[in-house]
Amino acid sequence: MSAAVCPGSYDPFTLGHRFVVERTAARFDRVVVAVVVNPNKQGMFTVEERIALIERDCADLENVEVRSWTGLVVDLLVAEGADTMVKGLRSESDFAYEIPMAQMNRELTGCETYFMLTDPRYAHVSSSLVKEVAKLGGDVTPYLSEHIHQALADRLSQTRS
Ligand code: COD
Repeated sequence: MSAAVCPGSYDPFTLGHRFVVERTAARFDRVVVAVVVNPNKQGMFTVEERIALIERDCADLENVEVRSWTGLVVDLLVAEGADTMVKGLRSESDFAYEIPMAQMNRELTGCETYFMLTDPRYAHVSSSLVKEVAKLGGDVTPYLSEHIHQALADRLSQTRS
């Protein structure tokens, strides 16, 4: 049974992330979407909130599971019996950033990293840019599913009040 891990911060999960996960799910028997915990970084959404949002977003993808992870991502692959990590690529700079990690990860456990080119509609989309644009009142509906857009709007109105 083939299994892949799609790691990320997912704060929040965008349609660019969804594009990568959906296409990975079509190519592997099992996909684990891992919300990787960064203890030094306070997100807009808690890890539990991010997991719930992704689970709802991917409810139609039967072979996709969502979980949190702290530590080396390669250790999660070992724990899950997966030998492939899938990362989304938006640009050459993403690729340049990912190459040393992919090389290191292969040396650590022999895991492979596959790169999935994103859809041009999402090549400029990141969670941080979406949050910044939304905070300043811009329209981010093209980049988020409806319920994540609502969750972001709710969170921003809570932080304003
Ligand atoms: N379209 C397609 N893919 C996208 C898009 C988009 N619009 N936006 C982001 N992505 C990709 C990213 O390139 C990344 O592959 C993934 O989706 C997740 O993105 P983010 O922004 O949620 O997460 P990041 O970039 O903050 O990455 C967090 C990771 C946990 C993946 C990263 O820090 C990591 O790999 N950490 C590993 C910890 C570890 O094992 N360290 C040792 C490495 S050798």
